[in-house]
Amino acid sequence: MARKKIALIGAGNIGGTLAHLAAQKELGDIVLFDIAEGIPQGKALDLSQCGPVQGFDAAVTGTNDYKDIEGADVIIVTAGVPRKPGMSRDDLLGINLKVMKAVGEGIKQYAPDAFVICITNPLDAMVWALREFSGLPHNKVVGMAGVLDSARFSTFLAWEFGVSVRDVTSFVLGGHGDTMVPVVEYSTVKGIPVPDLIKMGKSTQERIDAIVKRTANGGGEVVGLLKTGSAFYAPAASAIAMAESYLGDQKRVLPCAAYLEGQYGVDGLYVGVPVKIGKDGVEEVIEIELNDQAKAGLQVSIDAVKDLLTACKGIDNTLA
Ligand code: A3D
Repeated sequence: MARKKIALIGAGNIGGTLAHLAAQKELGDIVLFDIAEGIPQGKALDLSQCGPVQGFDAAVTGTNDYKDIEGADVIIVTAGVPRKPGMSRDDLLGINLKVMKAVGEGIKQYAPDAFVICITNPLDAMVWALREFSGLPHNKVVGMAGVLDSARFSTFLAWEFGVSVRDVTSFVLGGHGDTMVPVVEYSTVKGIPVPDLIKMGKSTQERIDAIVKRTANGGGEVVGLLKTGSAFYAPAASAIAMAESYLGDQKRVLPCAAYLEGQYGVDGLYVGVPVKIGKDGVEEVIEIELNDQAKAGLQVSIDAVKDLLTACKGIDNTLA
């Protein structure tokens, strides 16, 4: 059987980490694309030389030519500019919209059958724009945010309860931004909902509220510490989990920015919701019952995404 082909558009911090993880897991042969000359080639050479030490045979190549992504099975997009301290995700809008146009056109020409995962911020707007520019079916273009946001929530909950992260399941909905909605009722330690754990005296409402707040600011906290860029290890690991679910037809239920057509009362927007990912891409959007507080939070998040799309349409009138 021919090996799968994984194309990574953007060979920066996340792109390089994605390439390393994909090679270690032998998800397929890897092509790193970037507009910066030498960066994808240099990283590809360095990563290839991990092969003998780590025992992987995946071929890793670097390129500045879209032609080399031809026939890719999975494409993960991190091309663009990351946040600097004091910069909001929305400040990135104008710069990264132009990048999505170039990337979308490249995908349309060379890999229209790929499953595309977008990571570039502001995520919910960029994944929508990338889908518009590429013309791929909506179920084949998805945004990575919820897996990362939930991983952050789960990490803080595991620390709070002093338990293994493997026993924590958590849930974050909505846009990837300060308006994301960590849903406490659906977050559990081995099936025990967090509100029950509070009743059991294992934590307090105040401490959980602080964790919810820390989760929503999870990206900003890392940016503030790094000062020269944003998080990249956990974002890369999160996108790889999504790619593996597609390539292996695992049908994992993962929170992703997915295109909604009526679900959650939303039409024509990408919003973070739980979806099933298998060989057909996004195979199902799972609609969960939300309490009034989560519903209100989700609405704020949806409105923020709508504002971003209006701004995108104002910048590029081919999107209007
Ligand atoms: P960085 O290390 O700067 O890498 C970005 C790469 O994109 C650089 O190598 C650039 O040369 C390259 N690039 C710029 N323009 C183009 C273009 N037109 N075509 C191809 N490549 C181009 O950033 P990073 O890897 O740390 O982050 C990448 C993106 O992910 C940023 O937009 C971040 O804001 C975003 N991000 C999103 C999340 C989410 O959870 C959604 C988390 C962390 C970062």
